[in-house]
Amino acid sequence: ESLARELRQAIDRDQLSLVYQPQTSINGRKVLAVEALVRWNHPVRGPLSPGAFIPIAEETGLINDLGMWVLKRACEDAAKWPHLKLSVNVSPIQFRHPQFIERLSSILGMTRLNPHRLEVEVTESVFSNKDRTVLETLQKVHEMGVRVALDDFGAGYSSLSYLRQFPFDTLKIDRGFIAGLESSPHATAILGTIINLGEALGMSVVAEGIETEQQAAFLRLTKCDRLQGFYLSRPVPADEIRDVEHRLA
Ligand code: G
Ligand code: G
Ligand code: MN
Ligand code: NA
Repeated sequence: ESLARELRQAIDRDQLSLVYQPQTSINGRKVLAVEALVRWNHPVRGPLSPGAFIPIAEETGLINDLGMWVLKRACEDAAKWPHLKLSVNVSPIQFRHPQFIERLSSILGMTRLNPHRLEVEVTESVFSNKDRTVLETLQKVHEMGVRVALDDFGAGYSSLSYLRQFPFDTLKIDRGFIAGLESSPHATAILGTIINLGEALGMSVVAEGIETEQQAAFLRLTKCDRLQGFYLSRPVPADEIRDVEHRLA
């Protein structure tokens, strides 16, 4: 049986689940937001990470239904944390679906989530082809009051021109720059410069992949707005967010 067929069933049979990774204030003590991350509890293979099935979902178009399942579940869960923002990863393919806006509005209506609490994370690949519909739909999402984050910034063939092509609310700096902090003076200079750039453009800046106290300490000296990474918290099930908040406070 193909993984694609199994994935179709997984969406229908509730074999998918979400974990949430907290994003904290710069001092690491206050949780400000959570990023939803999908998991597949495969009946035979065990838990699968998104890297193992998101590409297949994108190739087969299943990403549309999977993505809507993720959005709906995450917006429902967000009612448990009225003080936190919610980040959800959205594939560029989803923005090409003619009903995306309609379905997103319907989920926000049903779950009564304030659109301002929701942030969609997109990678630079939203710019990869000349398809204007992706950016037009992203613009409509923005006009609904939903915030838009540029994820993994600096990981690919980044172009600063992307920052001119869309008014992103948030810049998520790829964890590669954080990982390079200890070993590379260049990584340190680039990281500091990206943070200043985001700040100058009025964006919230999130540093991802914080794994050590040293990395957190460096970022405390910058104008970065939020920290995310295993040092603060691993992704956890919805009902453990409260515990993480207490541990960090
Ligand atoms: O959780 P993990 O590190 O395994 O995630 C790997 C990748 O999968 C990350 O790039 C993340 O953005 C992506 N991902 C996680 N959840 C979702 C989701 O719900 N939708 C999409 N499109 N990508 C996701
Ligand atoms: O591409 P995206 O930023 O959406 O990927 C998020 C993924 O990064 C999550 O699946 C999460 O498991 C992973 N992640 C989160 N924090 C860390 C970290 O501190 N180190 C590493 N190596 N991965 C992390
Ligand atoms: Mn992300
Ligand atoms: Na990222």
